[in-house]
Amino acid sequence: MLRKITTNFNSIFCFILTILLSTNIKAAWDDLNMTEGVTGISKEIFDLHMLIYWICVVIGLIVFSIMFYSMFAYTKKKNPNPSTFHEDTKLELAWTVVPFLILVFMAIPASNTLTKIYDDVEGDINIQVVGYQWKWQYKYLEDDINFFSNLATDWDEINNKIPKGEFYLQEVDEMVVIPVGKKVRFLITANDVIHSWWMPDFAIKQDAIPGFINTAWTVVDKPGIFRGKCTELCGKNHGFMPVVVKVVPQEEYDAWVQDKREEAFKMAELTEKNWTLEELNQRGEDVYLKNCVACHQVNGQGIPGIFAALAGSDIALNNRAKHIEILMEGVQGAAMQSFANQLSEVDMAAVITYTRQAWGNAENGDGEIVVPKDIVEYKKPKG
Ligand code: HEC
Ligand SMILES: [Cu+2]
Repeated sequence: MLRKITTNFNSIFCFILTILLSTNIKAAWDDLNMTEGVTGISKEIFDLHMLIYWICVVIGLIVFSIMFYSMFAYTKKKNPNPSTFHEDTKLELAWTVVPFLILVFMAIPASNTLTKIYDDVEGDINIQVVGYQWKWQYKYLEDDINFFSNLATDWDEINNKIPKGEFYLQEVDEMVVIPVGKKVRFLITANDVIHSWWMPDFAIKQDAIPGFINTAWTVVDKPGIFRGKCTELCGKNHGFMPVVVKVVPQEEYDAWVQDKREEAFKMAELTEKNWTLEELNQRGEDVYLKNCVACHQVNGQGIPGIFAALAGSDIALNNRAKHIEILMEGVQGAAMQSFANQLSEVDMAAVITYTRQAWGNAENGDGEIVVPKDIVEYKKPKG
C-alpha cells in the first residue's frame, strides 16, 4: 500500500517537474489559463481572476504549511500531552474576522468591475441579437441592417468526408461587423428556445431567452476577427451556431454599412416591384438551375422513388399555398430542405413561379403565379 502511494507520488512529481522544466511553460500556462481578451473589461476580469488566484495560493500555502508542520512536529511520540486551547475565544474570533476581511478586500474590486459590466446605457451602436435553432440573427437598430449568420463549415468536413479546416465549426457566412473603439451594446434575446451568446475575447456570455432582452456591451480597441459560440444546450445543432465578430476601423465600418444599405435597398426595390410573368420565369429558371436541379433534374422529372417529380406534381399544378409552404419549411425527414433563409423573397417567388409554369405545368394546372410580396406576407408572424 505504502509503495503504491510512493510510486503514485513519484509519477505526479515527475509530471509536475516535466511541466516546470518544459521550455513552453508560458505557452502552456496561457493555454490553461483564462483568456485575457481584447477589451478593457475583459482585461479587468482577467486581473481580478489573477489577483484572487494568487490570494488563494498564498492562503493555501499558509494553511497547508501550518497543517503539515503540526502533523510532523506534534506527533504522539514527540508531544504526548496535547495543549488544550479548545473553545479559545480569541482564536475563534481571529479565524472568523481574518477571512471576513479577506473576503471584503476581494469584494471591493469585484463589485467595481461588476458595476461596470452591467452599466446598461445606450451604446454608440445598438445591435439586437436573436438566437434561432440554429443560427443567429443580427439587427442593427440605428442602421436598419438585418441579417442571419449561418454556419459556413462544409458539411463534408462535418461528416468526415474531407479534412477539417482551420476554423472548423467557427466560421459563418456573414460576420457581425463593428467599429474599433466605439461602445457597442448588444440586446440579446431568442426566438425559440434558450441560447447563449458567448464571445470570450469580449468577456461577454449572456443568455438569450425568448421574451426577455438581456444586454451586454463592449468597446474593442483592436481590429480583428473574434470567434465564440452558443453556449446553452439548445437542441440537435447546438454546436453548429458559432458567433463571429469582425472589428474594423471606423471608415471600413462606414463603408460596410453603406454597402449593406444599398444591398437592402436594391432587394427592397426588387421585392416591391411589379413582376411580369416573364421576368419571374427567367429569374426562376436561374434559381432552379443553381439550387434544385441536383435533385429535381433539368426536366423536372426528378428521380423516381428518390426525388419527387415537379413536372405534373399535384402541388405544383393546383396547390399554390402548399407549394409555398414546402419551399419555406422543407419536408421533415426528407432531402427537401427549407429554402426560407437561403433564397431571398424575390428568388423564392421566382423559383416557385417557374416550377408552376415550366414543363407544361401552366397548361395542365391552374397556372397561378407567386410574386415576392406573397413571400413577404408568408413570413409575417401569424396570429
Ligand atoms: C437535395 C435534394 C433536393 C433539392 C436540392 C431540392 N429538392 Fe425539392 N424535393 C426533394 C425531395 C426528396 C422531395 C420529396 C419530399 C417528400 O415529400 O418526401 C421534394 C419535394 C419537392 C416539392 C413537392 C413535390 C410534390 O409533389 O410532393 C417541391 C414543390 C419541391 N421539392 C421544389 C423544390 C425546389 C423549387 C427546389 C430548389 C429551390 C428543390 N425542391 C430543391 C429533394 C430536393
Ligand atoms: Cu443555441
